[in-house]
Amino acid sequence: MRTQVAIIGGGPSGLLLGQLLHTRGIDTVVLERRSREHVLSRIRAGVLETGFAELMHEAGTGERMDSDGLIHEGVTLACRGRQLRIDFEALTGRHVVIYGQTEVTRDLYDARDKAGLPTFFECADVSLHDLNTDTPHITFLHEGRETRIESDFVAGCDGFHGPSRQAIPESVRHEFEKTYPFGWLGVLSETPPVSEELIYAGSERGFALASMRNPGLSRYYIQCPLSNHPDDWDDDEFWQELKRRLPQDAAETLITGPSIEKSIAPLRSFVCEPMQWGRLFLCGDAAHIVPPTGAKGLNTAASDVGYLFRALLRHYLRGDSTALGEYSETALRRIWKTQRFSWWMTTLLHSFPDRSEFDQRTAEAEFAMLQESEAARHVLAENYVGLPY
Ligand code: FAS
Ligand code: PHB
Repeated sequence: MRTQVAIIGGGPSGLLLGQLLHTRGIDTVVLERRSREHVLSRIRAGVLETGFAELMHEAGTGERMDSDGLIHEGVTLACRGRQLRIDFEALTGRHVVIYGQTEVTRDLYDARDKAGLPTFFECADVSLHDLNTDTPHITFLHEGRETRIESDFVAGCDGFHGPSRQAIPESVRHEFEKTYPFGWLGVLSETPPVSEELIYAGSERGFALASMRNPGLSRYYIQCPLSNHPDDWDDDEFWQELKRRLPQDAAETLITGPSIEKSIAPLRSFVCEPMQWGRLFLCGDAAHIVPPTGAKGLNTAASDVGYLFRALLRHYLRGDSTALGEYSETALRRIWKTQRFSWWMTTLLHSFPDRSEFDQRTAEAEFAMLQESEAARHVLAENYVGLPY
């Protein structure tokens, strides 16, 4: 089999890239390790930057997002009894869209099916070959058969644990990593959200986040020890701890209910440089990971896809491969800014077990700056709604 762009990974990065390329007549094949059902069972991101929404419109997959997504013009931050609202609209003239990653992925799969584009599910032993030649190819097992795909380019959209990043020689790769001494315990419940907008709360007991998917589906998180397992928390224990961490007015009005999903995500900051090697280009979690505090994971995957899509267009439609050669450098300029913001939000709002008193005081002073300085709130707002691509 031959295609123009072989895409490894059927998550949001791979699917969005495939759909964008399809709109311009460039053919792709998507290889996904798991089943479609498994991919669509994942509960992950919830906040879309306007840049992501614009790419979904350009891909022709923005209809349900427009009808079901919620426009949010601000967010509340609370810290040790104080709280403030960051007014995105007043500070930047922009907003974010609340629309779950699961629904984004569903829309992209539906569009791929409708266009009759090839997707291989439950692929095993995916291997990348001849990346430094003009004829790279991928081999994999599908339905027990050894299969080979030849392509002009390979997009590594296979997440943090996929094979693409490892296909860049270790002598070429430079990896940067920061781990955090805690995780996020997330709960999904069919209850009305406690607030119309998101609440990020940094309490003495630890971080909490009140989010949502729609007016009848809430998403909550609490910071928890890395040693925890979801089964360590029954629903009532989770709700009680969430109430202790949210601002009092929210805690008093919180409507609880049975969890329909409960999981723990570790927090990590990670970047791989470079993000390309020969005819291989990495997008999204394959190249970088952020703590979800700034809602940048999925959104930075989108900016990677936007850069790669435009670079491939220039190659195929104008015979100009300059942008392809500069992809990694271009993407990394924005990635490091989202890394900084995600680290900063995490440091501001979480309790660190071994934090010195000095660091605790400076974190509290950071929050005071936000309360007193419109310029400080502007910097937060322009990062949260999304830096320019
Ligand atoms: P993904 O990991 O989503 O997709 C990669 C795909 O490649 C997967 O479907 C995988 O099955 C497939 N794959 C892997 N190996 C393969 C192989 N060998 N062959 C073929 N396919 C292979 N971000 C936020 O902004 N907010 C959040 O709250 C948030 N919560 C998260 C919770 C968890 C548990 C995780 C892991 C991530 C979370 N993220 C969050 C980040 C997340 O949303 C990612 O940024 C987003 O999924 C990135 O999309 P992809 O780059 O497509 O990677
Ligand atoms: C979510 O709704 O899952 C969500 C929202 C904002 C974040 C992280 C997760 O920063």
